[in-house]
Amino acid sequence: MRTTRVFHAVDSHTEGMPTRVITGGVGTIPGNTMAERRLWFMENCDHIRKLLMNEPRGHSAMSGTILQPPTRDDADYGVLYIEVSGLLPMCGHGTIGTATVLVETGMVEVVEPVTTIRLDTPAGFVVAEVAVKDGHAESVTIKNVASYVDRLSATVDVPGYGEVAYDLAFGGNFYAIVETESLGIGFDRKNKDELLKAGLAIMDAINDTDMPVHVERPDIREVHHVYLQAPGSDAKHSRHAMAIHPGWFDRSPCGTGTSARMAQLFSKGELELNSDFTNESFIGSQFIGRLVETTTVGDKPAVIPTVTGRAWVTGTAQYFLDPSDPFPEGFQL
Ligand code: PYC
Repeated sequence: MRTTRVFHAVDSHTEGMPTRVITGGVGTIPGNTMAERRLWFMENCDHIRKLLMNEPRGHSAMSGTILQPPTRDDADYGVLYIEVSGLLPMCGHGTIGTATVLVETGMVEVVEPVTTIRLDTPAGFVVAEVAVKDGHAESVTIKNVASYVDRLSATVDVPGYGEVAYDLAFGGNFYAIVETESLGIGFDRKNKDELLKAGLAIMDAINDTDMPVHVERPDIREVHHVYLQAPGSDAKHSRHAMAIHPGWFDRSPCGTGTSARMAQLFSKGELELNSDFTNESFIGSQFIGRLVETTTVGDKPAVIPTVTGRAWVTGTAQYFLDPSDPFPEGFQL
């Protein structure tokens, strides 16, 4: 056995979606903030993300985090969010998975019934409250970054689909929210290929014609997620399939997508502060969201969401790179 690199990982899943938490092997990434580290990593270390996320070590819907020392005194850990699509500024299921791993491996001091973990993320400061019983992380509630609506009742001309109506909101990433009924595609897993094709065409059309850019953070831009909303969804319980660039569905109910959807519902006057909102994924798993405060982002009215979900540790691993491996960055099929 030969290797030029060793990456230590604790694998987990959050309501069905993997989070591979890299606990060692990367070193401290240069940068004064996690946002700077994200950009530095994208430019200089993307081969590490590809090695850890792509086949054969990962798969086409793989996701994870890299733990770092924090860049601010009030945080316990810094986090980078890696996945097959690139590096996200924030990821809800990834934060829930990471907080669960930190508790269950004893990488933070565990306090029952609630362990508070303060995370320094590229999108901002995120607090995870882990409900712990007998050493087991039962659920995690994250207090996410400020979320806001970028546009409501917009339309975009999508080749092959015509004029598509959508709302667009930010919840740590940008989300286009589209009703599947308006696309004429039945909300059913047997239609997954058709739904994914439509979602990818919609995000491309929006990015080509009116690409979103965060009002305060020019480093956060583009829409890579389309919330394909199921018929019958409302401000109490919403079902969806989350189509993600370059071509997969979130298995979890998507924490940043839940936040964006709640910001949309709030701005339409359909969801109040401190009301439970159930967001259901394409595989039927659920997060419970709540809006706990109002705020502003630049000149936009915004809300602070919390999202609660569960995660489970699935294993530990060391990932190697043999110098003769013909696929040092893995591959996608
Ligand atoms: O949970 O925020 C989330 C997320 C983003 C992409 C996949 N999951």
